Amino acid sequence: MRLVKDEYELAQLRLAVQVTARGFDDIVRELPAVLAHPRGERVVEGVFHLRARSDGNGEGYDTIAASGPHACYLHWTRNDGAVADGDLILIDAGAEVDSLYTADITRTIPVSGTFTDVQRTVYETVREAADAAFAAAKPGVTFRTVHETALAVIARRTAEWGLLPVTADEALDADTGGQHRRYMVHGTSHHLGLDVHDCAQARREMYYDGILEPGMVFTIEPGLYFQIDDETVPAEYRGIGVRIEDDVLVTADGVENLSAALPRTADEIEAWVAQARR
Ligand SMILES: [Mn+2]
Repeated sequence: MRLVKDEYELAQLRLAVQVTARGFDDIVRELPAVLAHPRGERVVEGVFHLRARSDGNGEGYDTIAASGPHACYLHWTRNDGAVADGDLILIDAGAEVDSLYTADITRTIPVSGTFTDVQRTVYETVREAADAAFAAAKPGVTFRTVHETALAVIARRTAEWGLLPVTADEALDADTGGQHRRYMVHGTSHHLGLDVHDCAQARREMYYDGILEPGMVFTIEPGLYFQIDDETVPAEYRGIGVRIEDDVLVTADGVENLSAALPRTADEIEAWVAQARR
């Protein structure tokens, strides 16, 4: 029953996304204070907490505020690091409203206002993977297809960059492939609702192998993570972690991006930071 949301549930999820978007705006506005504090990641967490708690019931899950190489930890919730000039900060945060429905959104932001060339290349590749997943998600396809579509972009691009010991086609082979997974070690989507990982106990045939239906709400959140000490990638990639996560609703013929109000492209993200500084 919980896999397909009714009108009430959708209204609550939209509300949760709105509160979350305000929280992200707050963070971007507070970036100067974040940069000035020795534990800037905690400041990010605190700024989001104020919004989640004042406009909603609280966070739906522990906020991830991961700057620089911390972004390459999959669930960096320690949040005790500095946020340094030139860093990308990965912020994965969701406000839960009083009904306990939660959003789950990630943005990766260049704290100084502009992406370096390599940061932008990685960022826009993650966005390309997300866009491909958006285009693939519609009623009738399996949940798994969305993930496979995003991963195909990751495999193609990391092969083009010369990071894989095999071709993209070999990497995508179900039996001997997976080499690109070194750099994207998580799934692309999970259902969203009362729980941030909603319906996580659902049987495989209803979840990963399940068929998308109108009214389902899930995340699309590909990422690329190059560990600071990973010698399989050129030095300029090391320490870069990017994830872009949006919350989508399956419609009659595709998906609606419920979190579309948040800046998303590299250009939009840069404009967001610039606007907050004015
Ligand atoms: Mn998520």
